Amino acid sequence: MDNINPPEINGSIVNSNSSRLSCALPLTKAFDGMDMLAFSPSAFRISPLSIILVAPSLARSGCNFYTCEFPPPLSGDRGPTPQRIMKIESVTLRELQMPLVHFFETSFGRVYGRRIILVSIEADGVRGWGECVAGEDPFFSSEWIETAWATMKHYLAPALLNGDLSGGRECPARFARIRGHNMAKGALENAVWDAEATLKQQPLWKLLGGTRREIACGVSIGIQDTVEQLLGKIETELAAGYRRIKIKVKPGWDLNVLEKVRSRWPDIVLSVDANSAYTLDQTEHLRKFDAYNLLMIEQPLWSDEIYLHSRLQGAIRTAICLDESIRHARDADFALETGACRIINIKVGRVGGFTEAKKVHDVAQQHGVPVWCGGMLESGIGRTHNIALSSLENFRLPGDVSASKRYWKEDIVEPEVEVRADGMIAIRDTPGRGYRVREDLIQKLTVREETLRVGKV
Ligand code: OSB
Ligand code: MG
Repeated sequence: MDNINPPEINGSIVNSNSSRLSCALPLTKAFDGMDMLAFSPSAFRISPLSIILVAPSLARSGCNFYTCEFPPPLSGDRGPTPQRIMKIESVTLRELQMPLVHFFETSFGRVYGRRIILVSIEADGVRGWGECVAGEDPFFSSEWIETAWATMKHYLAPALLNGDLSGGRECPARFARIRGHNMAKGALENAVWDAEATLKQQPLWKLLGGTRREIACGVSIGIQDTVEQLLGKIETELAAGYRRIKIKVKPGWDLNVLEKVRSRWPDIVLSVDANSAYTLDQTEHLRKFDAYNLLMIEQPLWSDEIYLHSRLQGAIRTAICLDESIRHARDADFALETGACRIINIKVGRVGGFTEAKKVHDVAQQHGVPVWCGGMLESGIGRTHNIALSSLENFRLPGDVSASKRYWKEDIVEPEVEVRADGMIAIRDTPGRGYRVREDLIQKLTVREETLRVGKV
């Protein structure tokens, strides 16, 4: 390691070895080419009491950084910001009924409308919103709206209403005793992140650690009554600019459909989602998908299986993407270690909230595997949360994050989510989720509502 003089700062050097270089790297990259002395030390603060300084020129050639501890701030000094504590005064659960513009059919059935649970929390004078992505039935996952409502009411909301909370990050620890129920947990945790971003006057995407200023969008097209109808839909979505078409498949609606789609559009970015419609016995059949140059085949086998996907991945060329099978970061790690997939779909509800979603993202990134953001036919609340999550660096493939108008006559956020003609969504810079909530419309669509408060649960 080169020897350089530590920069002049009002603090003491507690560590100047290279063993923590990896931890300094993101900063090096972010400030590469800039003179670090031009920045105030607070620009490099990584925790309230310590900073890492990196000399870019030296970091490029080898490694040189300093961890410094600050003396307590003098009065009048801005000093390190104390950790903000939130107090959650109430949690409100609402069920909304929203008809879909067009039915959506997967291998497990068709839905014409959604029953959506929204969660709002009151904390220090701000309101945070979350959406529970559980379905109307226990078909995609064992969790469904009635289990989610009951679990939030009896277990999760009471865990949040009890004492101070530092922010969204702390929710998984609060919920740790409750096994499963990820979608219910995610709805509440994300409402906390949403409130936290507003309290900190920071865009939610920034608070989550995002860097992207625009995100690439794809569409998920359900099973239709006829192949002609499907082709018509693909044509519409391509004309709208979407960058990836995903079609739902199941036995009887797969190779025959792919043949027609590919002969009409030989070059579009195309993928399929089976939602667990096949078994390992059908490997020979699944191998035939290789002929269609697919970006991926999503969740071909059982929703609770990872290992058998690794057997299938070894037998086919098309990249497998796991959706249902990935419930948390350990699943992602196991899947990537065993070669069960080459792409991961992250649904924030499926993994239990932003904190775990970030962990799955990081695990995939460490394995050099791209992720993309899945959708669950969300209203504007869940949709805008998906946009914020998609701003993280390793969301390298177009997500199922598409425009409000593909699903709803009227969405409950303002402005509605719009996709540009180039198939991108621009990330907004406003604090919080960046889209206003239309509380009047929410009230109109609400069919049941319950508020839980401290001491009254
Ligand atoms: O597997 O991605 C899935 C919807 C319901 C249940 C499962 C899935 C889906 C979607 C919807 O594909 C994608 C979207 O929200 O546009
Ligand atoms: Mg899927």
